[in-house]
Amino acid sequence: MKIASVWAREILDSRGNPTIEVEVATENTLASAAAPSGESTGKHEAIELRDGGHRYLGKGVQRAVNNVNAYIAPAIIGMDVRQQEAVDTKMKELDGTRDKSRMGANAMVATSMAVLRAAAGSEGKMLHEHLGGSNLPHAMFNVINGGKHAGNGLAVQEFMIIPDDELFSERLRMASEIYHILGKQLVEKHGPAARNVGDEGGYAPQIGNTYQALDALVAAIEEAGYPHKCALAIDAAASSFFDSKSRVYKIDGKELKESELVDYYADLAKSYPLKSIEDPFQEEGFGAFAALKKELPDVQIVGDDLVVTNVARLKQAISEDSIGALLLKLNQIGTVTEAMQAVQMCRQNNLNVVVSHRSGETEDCFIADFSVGINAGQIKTGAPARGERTSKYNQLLRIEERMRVL
Ligand code: 2PG
Ligand code: MG
Repeated sequence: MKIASVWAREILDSRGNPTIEVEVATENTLASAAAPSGESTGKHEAIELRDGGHRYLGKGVQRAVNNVNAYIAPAIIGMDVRQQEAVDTKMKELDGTRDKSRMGANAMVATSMAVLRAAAGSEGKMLHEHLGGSNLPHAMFNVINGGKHAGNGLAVQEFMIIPDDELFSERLRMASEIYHILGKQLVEKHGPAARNVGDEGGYAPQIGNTYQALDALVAAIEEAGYPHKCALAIDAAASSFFDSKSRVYKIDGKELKESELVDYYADLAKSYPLKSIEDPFQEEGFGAFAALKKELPDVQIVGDDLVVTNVARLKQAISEDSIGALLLKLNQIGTVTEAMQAVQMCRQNNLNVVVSHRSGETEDCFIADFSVGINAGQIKTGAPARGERTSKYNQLLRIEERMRVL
């Protein structure tokens, strides 16, 4: 089935910033996809092309839109929509840079995702069916926001809960109940402003201590009645509280050296049912990640800014035994094909894959379908609230229901 047309436009993301949406049509289907956008971005991510200037305070994406309409579209129209790798290779050739800065990773990823969707649609399949996956992921629901995603004093960026049940729908229900009880308890303790939310829909209470936030999660889980069915996870996003000059981590009012931060996480893991820690150290700290992984063999150490969904960096993380899981973000690398190569490498090396949203999202639920399609096993896509987050969780509900009915 040939690609008949490709069209891009500028839309807004969940933070109110412009992003790019691409439509791909074949003779029998029309599919679209939108690029998300990070705030705590890794230094080694592929480049998101923005216009600069006055329009949208410099954040417009008209150049990326034009790159799709004027260059990418004519190059890929007529190609077989199921030849994902050929399409992605063609875009990479057009771009010709290492970091996708000419075409823009935002332009390329939205096109690449739309092509995959159109391929599924042209065969009358849902995306996960097209990819051949059937495993509903466990979600890490981000219920307290800190770091660059909130205006409070928490160094750690994301405080997440992982409810466990056989059914995804039950996991989502538990998360929702815990989320609402947490909101109520935070208001009781810190006043009504405590239930204001951060970029990913988690509460952003004015607290400044990691232990306090984790205590709040434990209390909410207890009142909800799930103390034995719900684990915890954090994304430290440690580059954001690392002082590169003095080489210390500023957390909880302290300045910790790398080895002290290892001890700090070890104490957290001893004190709470903490099952997963993402980006515990700054984004070049392959050795520090490895030291923590050794110290906490039962805790999943996840690489996000460290690896940026890039196989070259993933190779290094594997050779240094830095991580137990890859955080997979399509827009960090810019094409579905390269993201799939990273997944493949994880499979060959016994690493878990956590499919992830960005803090700037759209209503596009692509990653929900994708997480099932590649049998990722885990997903993180924010709080069980706010439309750009629930669009993914709701799609997982649909997929689960469809699997039960069909
Ligand atoms: C992260 C992400 C998503 P951002 O650090 O894992 O939660 O945040 O999109 O801002 O990079
Ligand atoms: Mg992260």
